[in-house]
Amino acid sequence: MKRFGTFVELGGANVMECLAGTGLDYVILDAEHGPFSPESAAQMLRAAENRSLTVYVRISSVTRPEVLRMLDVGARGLVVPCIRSVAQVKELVDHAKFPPVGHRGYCPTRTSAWGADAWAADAEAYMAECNRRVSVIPQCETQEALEHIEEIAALPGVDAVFIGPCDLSIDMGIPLQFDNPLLLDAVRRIIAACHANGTECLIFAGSLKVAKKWLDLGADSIAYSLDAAVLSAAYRQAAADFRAL
Ligand code: 3PY
Ligand code: MG
Repeated sequence: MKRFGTFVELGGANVMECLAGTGLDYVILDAEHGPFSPESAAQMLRAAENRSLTVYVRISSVTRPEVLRMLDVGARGLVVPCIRSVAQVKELVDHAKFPPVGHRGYCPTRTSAWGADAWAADAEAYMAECNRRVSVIPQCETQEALEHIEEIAALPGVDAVFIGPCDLSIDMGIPLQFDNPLLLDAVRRIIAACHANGTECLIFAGSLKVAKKWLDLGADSIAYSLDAAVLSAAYRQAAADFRAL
């Protein structure tokens, strides 16, 4: 089934509780553009887990501390923006996955109930389970990443690729032109690279009209809009409807 998610920019445990049970398959807590630390992310993760909502975190760069801290507070995946090279993705996988895939640093944090979960008792089982539950999701939103997308999508440890059509179109010199044939070709190429490797392809859409376009091209999942945009659009509409009563 095609998965449906959204970005969380507003943050807070209450927002996670509101979004859980709405039919969303996942949310992406945005620590690239949003003001979130591992400490605030941990509180939101608790609220989300309590209501079985899957949370990925978009980190701001590929550094060992950023990767480890967001995974250790319990992120079920990392979306990683502005990738420009295959080497960067290899480094990301190396930080995020335990052997035999990478070299993630070991510490039984809240992911395993501070080591209390049964699967955490055995080191091999712990590492295998952490590798299974964490999705590594590099973004394709630069021309450099596009040029190497076949290699990136095939890397061991890459679980999915996320297309950022806004930044990709800007980088291609056709800003936010979602109907431009050059962008459509790029999106087709990324989706094909993912599917050649059995890798899920996620993409952002600011509207359901654009979402339909990406689904028709074969995208597996839509990250639809942002919590803040959906909230303010709903109030704008309600206020307009109220004035018309
Ligand atoms: C983009 O479209 O550039 C994104 O990163 C979506 O959030
Ligand atoms: Mg982007």
